[in-house]
Amino acid sequence: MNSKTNLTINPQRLWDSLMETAAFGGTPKGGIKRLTVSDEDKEVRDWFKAECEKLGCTVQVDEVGNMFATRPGKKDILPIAMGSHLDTQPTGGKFDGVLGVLGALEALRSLVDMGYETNAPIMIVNWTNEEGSRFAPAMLCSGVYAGVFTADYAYTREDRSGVKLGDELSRIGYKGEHKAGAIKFESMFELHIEQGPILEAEEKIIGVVTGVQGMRWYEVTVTGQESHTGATPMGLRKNALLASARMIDAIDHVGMNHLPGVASVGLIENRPNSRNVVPGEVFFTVDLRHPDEAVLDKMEAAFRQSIAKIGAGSNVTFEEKCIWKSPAVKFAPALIECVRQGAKQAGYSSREMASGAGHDAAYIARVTPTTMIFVPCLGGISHNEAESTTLEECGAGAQVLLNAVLAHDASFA
Ligand code: HGY
Ligand code: MN
Ligand code: MN
Repeated sequence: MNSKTNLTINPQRLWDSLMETAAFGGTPKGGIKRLTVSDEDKEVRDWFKAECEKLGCTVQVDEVGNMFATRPGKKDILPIAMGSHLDTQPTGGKFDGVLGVLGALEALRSLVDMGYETNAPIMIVNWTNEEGSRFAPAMLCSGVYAGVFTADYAYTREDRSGVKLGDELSRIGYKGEHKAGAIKFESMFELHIEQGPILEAEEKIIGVVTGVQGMRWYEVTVTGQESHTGATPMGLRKNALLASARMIDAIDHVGMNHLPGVASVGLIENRPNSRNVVPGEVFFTVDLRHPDEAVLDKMEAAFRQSIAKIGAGSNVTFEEKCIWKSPAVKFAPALIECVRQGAKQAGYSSREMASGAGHDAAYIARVTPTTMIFVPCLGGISHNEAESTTLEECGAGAQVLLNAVLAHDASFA
């Protein structure tokens, strides 16, 4: 039993809900493919709405599909929110994002079970398009909520087959009537798997998250000339794929030369992608991250310098543009303290850390006090169908989430 409040969550019920919702977009390898505003996303949204309504919550949807489920408190003041996302990567796991939404649902289920009335209303939020995989950039609709992007900008984001996010939101019935940003809350806690190796390596259960590193995304299109692989002499080729390969290797060096920064190329399209045609055009994406914005500037300069040098020496032309910048962000010290106390109260080991991955909390922290709680994932692996954690670790995260929210709620007594 939880020592201070005797308000304990039910880890098995949380685990059962995680496994139940994993079926929405479940893959043969045991992962989840639940792309933003896909049919599978609609299925899990409908499930989530029904479960919140069973708890007596009102569920509101804003103009970019963000969902807000609110349980009233004793006082008519701004809610304390717990939020994350239900969309996944194409080869996503069972816990990225969904643990935060279902961990919040479990906290609310526990409060209802025990007839516990909080001072402030309690809200659960599902943010649209956190992943940014189908529609770039990431954290798009928490970004609209925070005023970083307009709703129209979000509506016009296209996936790689030219489908627009706005059309898909309408199609699945989640283009709500509330303006983004109009549904207010006074703080937000986000529970999430760490998606890295630190907690597991140090045998700690809880990550007391202090902020999120800076992130920048770029798109590069390299143009050469399609030609016959048999009849075109090596010296006369304009090989877009060869030039891109050299650029991708140089981008990896940018990461290696600015540790603990990271530099990655994740998406590449080679055209015409025919075994006997010298590639004429290649599109690829670049993801640069670092905790320090000044170093991120240096990484950006090094990236641009190296692709310009390679381009000039490879008989091709190229275009590059930065499509997204999310500056490094620090979370609210008072809420971080609630998480620290919540872990202690539940008897879990913890350590402070910044987040390598991006989260909706990074944008929400711009408009309201926000913080995060991490739990370990097996081998630090995420964005992978093998993503795994345990019932105990999920339960620990939800318990600390509840403890932290109640600790914060006590300030409204
Ligand atoms: O890219 C990220 O860090 C997040 O998983 N969307
Ligand atoms: Mn996530
Ligand atoms: Mn993710």
